[in-house]
Amino acid sequence: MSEFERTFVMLKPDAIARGLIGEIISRIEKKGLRITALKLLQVSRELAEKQYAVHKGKAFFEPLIEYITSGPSLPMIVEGKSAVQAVRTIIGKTNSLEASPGTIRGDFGMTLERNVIHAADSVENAKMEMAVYFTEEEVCKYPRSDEKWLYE
Ligand code: FUP
Repeated sequence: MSEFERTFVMLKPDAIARGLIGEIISRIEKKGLRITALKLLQVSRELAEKQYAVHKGKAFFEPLIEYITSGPSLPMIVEGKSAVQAVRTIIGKTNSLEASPGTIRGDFGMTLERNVIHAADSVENAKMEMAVYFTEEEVCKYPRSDEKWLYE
């Protein structure tokens, strides 16, 4: 049986501007994941460049940084068994146009460049991304009351 994991998730400026915070967080909660840290903030260029350091030098890097810093975002830490995979499954493919209906990007996005939400694609990247936005002291420790029903 897989172990509890932490992953990093961030609602991007388009999600906030379009009033989708509640809708998207609701899906994360209903899936069975627990949110243990969350903040609304205007991401600085420095933080955005750290978060997306792996894409530095690519053609889409500069437009991506401009988009991420263009309005408030909602970074969060999400926990659960196999949380990285669970969140990647519910957000859908990177390109919203190709993301399946029922996924967050599939239901709320139209393009690759404005795809509403970010989620770490590995435990290692989640650790790096969490450290960009949160300190360990900011992470709340608590169980969900339904965990005995979510897992065997
Ligand atoms: P994801 O892990 O699904 O967020 O996707 P990537 O790490 O591959 O890409 C990070 C972000 O860069 C995507 F959310 C959208 C953007 N992007 C582009 O704008 N153009 C591209 O060709 C690839 C990615």
